[in-house]
Amino acid sequence: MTTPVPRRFAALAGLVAGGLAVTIGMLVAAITEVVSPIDAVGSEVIDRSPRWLKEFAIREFGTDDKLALRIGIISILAIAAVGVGIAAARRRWVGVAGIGLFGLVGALAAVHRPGEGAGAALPSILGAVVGSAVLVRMTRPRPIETPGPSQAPLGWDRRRFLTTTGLVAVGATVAGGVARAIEGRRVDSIRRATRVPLPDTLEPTESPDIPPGAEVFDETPFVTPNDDFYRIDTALSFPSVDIDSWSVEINGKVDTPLRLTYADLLALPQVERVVTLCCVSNEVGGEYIGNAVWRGVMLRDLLEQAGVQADAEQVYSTSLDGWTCGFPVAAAFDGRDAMIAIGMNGEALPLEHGYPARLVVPGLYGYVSATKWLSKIELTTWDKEGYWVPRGWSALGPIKTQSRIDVPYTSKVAAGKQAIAGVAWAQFRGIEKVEVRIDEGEWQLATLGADVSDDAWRQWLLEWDATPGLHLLRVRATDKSGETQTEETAPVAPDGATGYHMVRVKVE
Ligand SMILES: Nc1nc2c(c(=O)[nH]1)N[C@H]1C(S)=C(S)[C@@H](COP(=O)(O)O)O[C@H]1N2
Ligand SMILES: [Mo]
Repeated sequence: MTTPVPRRFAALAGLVAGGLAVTIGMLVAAITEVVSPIDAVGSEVIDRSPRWLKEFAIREFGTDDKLALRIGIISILAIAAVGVGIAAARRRWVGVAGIGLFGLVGALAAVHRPGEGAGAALPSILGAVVGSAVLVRMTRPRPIETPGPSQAPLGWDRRRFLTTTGLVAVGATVAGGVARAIEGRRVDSIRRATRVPLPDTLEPTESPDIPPGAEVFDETPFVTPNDDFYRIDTALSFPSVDIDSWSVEINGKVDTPLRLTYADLLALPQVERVVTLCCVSNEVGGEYIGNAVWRGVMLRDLLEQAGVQADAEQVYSTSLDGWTCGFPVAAAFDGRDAMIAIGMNGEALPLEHGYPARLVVPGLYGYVSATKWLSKIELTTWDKEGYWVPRGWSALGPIKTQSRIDVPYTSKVAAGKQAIAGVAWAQFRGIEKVEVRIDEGEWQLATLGADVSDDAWRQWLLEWDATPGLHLLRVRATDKSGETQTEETAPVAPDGATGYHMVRVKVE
């Protein structure tokens, strides 16, 4: 006769066996250099999230949204593992089926990821096999104890159970730790490659001259340092880049498809341009915007070399991790300096920002244009849809004229001379003027920083004699086409937020 393992021990067994399954999966994935089951499931969740959920995640967690996703997945797995453990103590096949089901989900998610093959199923399979074997072993029913001092511990006893639990937990921790160390080494080795300085081959005329006058206040540097530049993408881990075998293809509706290696790009004539990049998910007054000096090869030169055919409508690009986006062919030829960028602020592109190469297209939001970890550029029609389009975002993403108040950055300031200052942008059109309104007063012209490029933001500043009390500050920009940004508020979806940035301050 036997009795089942007590519930709370069964729950614990589920938890550690599930943990071991996950970490074995991570370890096998790291060793065989395929996507880890957790990241594969996470990426599938990202890809399948409805627009409201993505907006919610960006709003609530900002750029920590991926951490929140990982914590969410692990919490769900932990709860499920506890349930499977308890059920397995009654019917052991449930343990195998339960862990097996999660393994199946992990395996299917992994092989479905772009760039992964059947081998990507292996980590999930091995994790599930080991995890369910451990669970079956741990939830083996114990023999009924007969009263009496001579009762020897037979199949199950608490101490032995807890020892096993401890060992499995240690095993899971070690497997997880080794997996993370291997992943860390992989990322470090790509990062080392990004630190190789770019050759000093730029013509002086092809480098921007940024006069000190571009900065009329300090709080927001005119050029955003790489480490402070916002990062937005769907990638849970960085795609592997072997710089010696990497190349970008230009194909589709072209006369002569091109394939360019990193060395080819470095050998081509390059330019540097100051371009402000911004995200369509940037709320009015938000932080998902940055200005950098991008170095690269002009896209129109490459497209001219390839010979774009008359029926091509869209420049559709794909990243190494399978993300896609597209913009009108016209935007490559209407005079804007679209480029394949390989450098950012004097360095090779950082891994976070798309090493080895990315697209930068002035005047278009990142989600339709700025493919990082670039792999392919296809000239095609609008039948193909970029990643965000079927997810409820507009197919066209021209950047809207906008302005932001950065100073004062505290809600209380002292009475007397104060600066009101910020940035304004209307990439490709350029900023003509910025006006500030204090309470219900007249719109006042702000002083503008030097006009470095129509593609870059402009700093602005207004001296203010602040009087005690509560004040409402508003800003609006007018671009060089004469268009003043609209006061009407619109949410970020489907094509970018609008409205005036307003700041309330208390002057004491
Ligand atoms: N491969 C890849 N490239 C991508 C994205 C992505 O998810 N994957 N996101 C785009 C979006 S939405 C934006 S706003 C910009 C952000 O670039 P950054 O992270 O360098 O600031 O990258 C674009 N390029
Ligand atoms: Mo974005």
